[in-house]
Amino acid sequence: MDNRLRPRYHFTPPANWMNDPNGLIHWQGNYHLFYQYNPNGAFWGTMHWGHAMSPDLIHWTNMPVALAPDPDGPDRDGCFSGVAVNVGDGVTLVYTGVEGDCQLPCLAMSSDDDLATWTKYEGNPVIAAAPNDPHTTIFRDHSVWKDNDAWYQVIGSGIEGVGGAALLYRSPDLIDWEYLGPLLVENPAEIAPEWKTTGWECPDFFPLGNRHVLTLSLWDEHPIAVGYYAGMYAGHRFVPDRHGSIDGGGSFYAPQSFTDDGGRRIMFGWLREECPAEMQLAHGWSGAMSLPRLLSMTDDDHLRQTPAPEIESLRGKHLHLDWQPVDWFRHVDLNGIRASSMEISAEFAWDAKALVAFNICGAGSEEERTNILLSVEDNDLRLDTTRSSGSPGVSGGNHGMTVNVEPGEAIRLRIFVDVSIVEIFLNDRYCLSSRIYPADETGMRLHISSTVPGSIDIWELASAS
Ligand code: DQQ
Repeated sequence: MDNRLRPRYHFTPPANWMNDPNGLIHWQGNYHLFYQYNPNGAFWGTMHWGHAMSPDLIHWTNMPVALAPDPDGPDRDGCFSGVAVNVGDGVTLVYTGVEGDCQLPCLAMSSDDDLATWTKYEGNPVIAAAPNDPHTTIFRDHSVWKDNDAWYQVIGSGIEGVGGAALLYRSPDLIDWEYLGPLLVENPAEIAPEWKTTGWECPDFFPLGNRHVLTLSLWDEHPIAVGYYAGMYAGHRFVPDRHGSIDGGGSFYAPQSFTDDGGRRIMFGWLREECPAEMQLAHGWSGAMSLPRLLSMTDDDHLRQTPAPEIESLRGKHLHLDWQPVDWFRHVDLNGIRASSMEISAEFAWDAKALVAFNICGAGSEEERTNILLSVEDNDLRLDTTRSSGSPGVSGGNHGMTVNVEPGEAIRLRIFVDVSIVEIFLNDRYCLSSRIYPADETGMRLHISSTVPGSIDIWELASAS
């Protein structure tokens, strides 16, 4: 196993392949993170459910594999994504069982304090087939909740020739399900053209503030982006009145959220690797989780994402800078802080032409560099990883998103660098997460430039493992 590029405080699998977060639940005082897992190597295949448990969302204990395909069962070709629901005296998983071309909802139950052992429901699958009129493309991944005495679930799907769809079902007992029709179907006229899909994966539907939110992983035979709709939900109808991107960095996918015992809505997403398959095999592990993000609504009812404050428990060595405007990059003496494991929290004054840039350089020469650039005038936040790595086959991307910092509003940036991850939050409204692969993380350095004055705090973050 080669751990040189393994993140220190973002969750990664002990070995092998990991993708989507699954079955997130706060149970008997512990947080549980299940995840799509291939125990056979650092490549996607034979999906199992890996499992980790944490008292604080940051320090995780690896647990035994929770679900494995049953050679004679309706999940014999994979236990795909799903959720965990509290059924009072235990927890039930609703996941996608894969058998050949067939992908159908299945259940598994546990009443352990630590959710270590699972029994699959013998009547799996609990829905016999996807609706066929009109013809659906995909039929997988689940969002499940209870409302009064009824259970509801939304399944990720697509309607042939139309686009993504989220299908709504109701059940008295999680076993017998009645199809209520689509909760929402893609309407290309209403959304950005880059959201044109053949299916919506991993739908997650939940109340937040005054609205309901539907987060979606947009699929067009490969992952495209992650988006959300917010709007009103009543009488089994969801009428969205706004939408947005969840993360524009190109790596974040398949997010899932849950509510903890304190009533916080917390989301994790999978941070996909962006290096060649051979490199992942050589590492012996693949995939990371985003930081836990707290979700809430902004004053204008868009999605707010804030790193869970628990991450601050890892803060160590600290540096404070009072920033005066410069129009060239200034090298920052980090005074011993390890740049490959840091949090930058900065606040700058608003200006119509403000330009703020952070530049994370590789060891030795400045050939390797990751550029973060905010232009208030151009309404553009950019995370350019095209030069982040000198390793063969790693091309990175010039990722950006349209942002709006209102006049008079401070520019608040939080940047988390974790060896091969950069995760950025701008004013808790805009997020960009990407993967970087520095040749030698020990010598990473920081350059900053800003045309507006500000205050910058930098912490080294300790390893969570
Ligand atoms: N990954 C799972 C599917 C889901 C996709 C399979 C999203 O259930 O649709 O590993 O990454």
